[in-house]
Amino acid sequence: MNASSSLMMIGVGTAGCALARGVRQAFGEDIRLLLADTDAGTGRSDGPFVLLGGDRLSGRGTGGNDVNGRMAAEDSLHALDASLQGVRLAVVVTALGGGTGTGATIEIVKHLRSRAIAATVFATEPFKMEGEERARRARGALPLIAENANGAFFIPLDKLVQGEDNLAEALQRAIGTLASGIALFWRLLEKPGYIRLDVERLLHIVEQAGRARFAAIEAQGPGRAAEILDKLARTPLLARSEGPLQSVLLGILAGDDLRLGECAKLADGVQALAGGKVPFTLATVNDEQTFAGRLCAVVFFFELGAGTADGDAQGKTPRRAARRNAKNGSALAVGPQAQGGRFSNIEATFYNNENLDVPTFIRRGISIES
Ligand SMILES: Nc1nc2c(ncn2[C@@H]2O[C@H](COP(=O)(O)OP(=O)(O)O)[C@@H](O)[C@H]2O)c(=O)[nH]1
Ligand SMILES: [Mg+2]
Repeated sequence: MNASSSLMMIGVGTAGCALARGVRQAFGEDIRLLLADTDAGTGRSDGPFVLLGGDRLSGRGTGGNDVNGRMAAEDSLHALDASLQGVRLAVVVTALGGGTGTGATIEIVKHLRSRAIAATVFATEPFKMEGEERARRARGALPLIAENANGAFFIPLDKLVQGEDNLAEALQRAIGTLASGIALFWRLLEKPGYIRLDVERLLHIVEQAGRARFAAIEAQGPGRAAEILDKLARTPLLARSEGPLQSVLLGILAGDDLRLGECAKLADGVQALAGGKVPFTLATVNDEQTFAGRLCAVVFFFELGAGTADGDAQGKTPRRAARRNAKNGSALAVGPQAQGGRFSNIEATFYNNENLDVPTFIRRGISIES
């Protein structure tokens, strides 16, 4: 186990933990990993596991209730802390739509931020056929996750599969596709290349990032760079949204036959896709053993999370983010709310007459003195 790495992956919820395991399998080497779920069954397979809300839910899951997921995570934040020693960047992988991935991720990302650990989130959104209730639950969590994250990738499962797949295959394929994309991201961070990306450099890139999109494409043969650009231009995963892009990151992973011309072509093409004039970072990994004859490109578009103009200590201004979400028509931006504060534009989540959007230490009357 890579216990000293400043980079950690945290899987949240049942499908989120399956996704995290898929990334480790695709990466093929040890990843500093933590799995967190309200369902004790998830901890029975390998990997360091934290049971969320054991006293509250007895290890039986949330029953699809995301408020239970939030409360369970709050109960167990101290147990997570024990594993976070030295972590600078947490990559949180989760699947929205159920109770744990949806609810607990919100609390975990907020907690990481309060500990000054950057959190980049990869979260799937449910298939359309799963129904409106799951879709609504997922939509409700998006702004709360995005405004506390350093880059939040929300990936609709429908965009990862072809329509004709049968359900079991579709689920498998979606997890597999996403896991291999995230594994390439991991490789970019953990493997040296001519143009190196490491955790500190990435932290700088995502410092002010909010929502983000990513796609990973691979090709072989003489026209491989052009083929990748063609596919990038057509993938629904990178389709532009309204928000301005804050930065673009291109990772190129290849064997020893990587040509300078291919790097230049991909870099130009990706910047053009981003609409030009956006801060651009290129990183490469040369690994003949893994990528002999192959060329992989991983492209990340980061939207601006929120400016620093309001002077928020960590460069994020949730209130502005909430306003922006309201403008973009995101879920939960339903106001009006009587009180001001960071969630003034967002419908509060109440449970047992407690407003979960109010920090725990205030709700529970705990005084924090330095
Ligand atoms: N790709 C894939 N997605 C799944 C699978 N099971 C559940 N999901 C997705 O994950 C979402 C959350 O489900 P689940 O992980 O069971 O809920 P949780 O444990 O309460 O977070 C669902 O709405 C689905 O979109 C699976 O086996 N494969
Ligand atoms: Mg579950």
